[in-house]
Amino acid sequence: MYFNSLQILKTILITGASSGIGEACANLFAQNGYQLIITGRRKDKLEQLADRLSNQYMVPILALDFDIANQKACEKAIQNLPQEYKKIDILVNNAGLAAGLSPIQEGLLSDWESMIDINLKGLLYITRLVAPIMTAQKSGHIVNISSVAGKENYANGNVYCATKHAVDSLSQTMRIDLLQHGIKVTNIAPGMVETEFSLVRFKGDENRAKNVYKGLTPLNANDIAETIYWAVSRPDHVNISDIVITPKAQANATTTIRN
Ligand code: 8X3
Repeated sequence: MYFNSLQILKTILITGASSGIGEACANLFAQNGYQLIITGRRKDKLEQLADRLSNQYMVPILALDFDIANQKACEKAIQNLPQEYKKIDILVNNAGLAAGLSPIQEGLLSDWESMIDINLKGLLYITRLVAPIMTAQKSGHIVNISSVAGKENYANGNVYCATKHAVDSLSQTMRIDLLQHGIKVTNIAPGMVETEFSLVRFKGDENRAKNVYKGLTPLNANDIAETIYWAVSRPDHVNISDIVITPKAQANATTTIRN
C-alpha cells in the first residue's frame, strides 16, 4: 500500500498502544490504511511498533510517549500535534490496568490511585482534549474500552470494577452529550483477554497470571481489535453503542467453564 500527500487518510488515536489490545488495534488499523497516533508510556516499545507498522503498511504513524495520568502531559501531547495529525477521526480510549485483587479492607492505596488515575482520569483528560476537535469537525467516533467488570462486580475487584463501571457510565453520557455533534460513542466490554493484563494485576507473578486462564481458551487482543474495527467501520448512519465480548468458556464476569 502506498500513500501520497493528496490522499486523505482517516486518523485514529489509540491510547495504551505499546502492548495488548492497543497494539493489536494499531496493527489492524495500519493494515487497513489508517494514519495512526499511538500513545503509551514505554517509549522503546512504541517506537519499535511505529517503525514496524510504517515499514510494513506504509502509513504515517506518530508515536507519543507520555503518562496519560499526567494532565499537563496529555495537554502538551494533543495541543502540539503536527498539523497533519490534527484531524482525529477515531479515538480509542484503551489505556487502562488492573492493579491488585484484594478485599477492600486490605487494598493498597497506591494500586487504587493508579487505576483511578489511568482508567478514569486519564480517559477523561484525553477525551476532554480530543472531543472538541471532533465537535469542531462535526464528526468522529470515540471507543471506550470498559470491561465485563464495568457491567458486574466480582470479589476483590472493588476499585477496578468501580473504574470500569465509571467508563461504562461515561460512554452512555458521552453518547448523549455528543449526539448533536454527529459523534458516535461505542463502549466495548471484554471479558478474559490474555494480554499483560493479569501479569500487571499480579505485579509480575507469572504463575498467578497463568492460572487466571487455566483450562479455558481466553480471548486474545486481536479478537478485541477486530471487534473495534467492525464497530467503527459500520455505515455512517449506524452507531454500535455497547458490546460485551467474552470467551466461549465465560458466561459472565464470575462464571467460567474449565477443562
Ligand atoms: C478484564 C476482565 O474479568 O478480568 O477487564 O475483570 S476481568
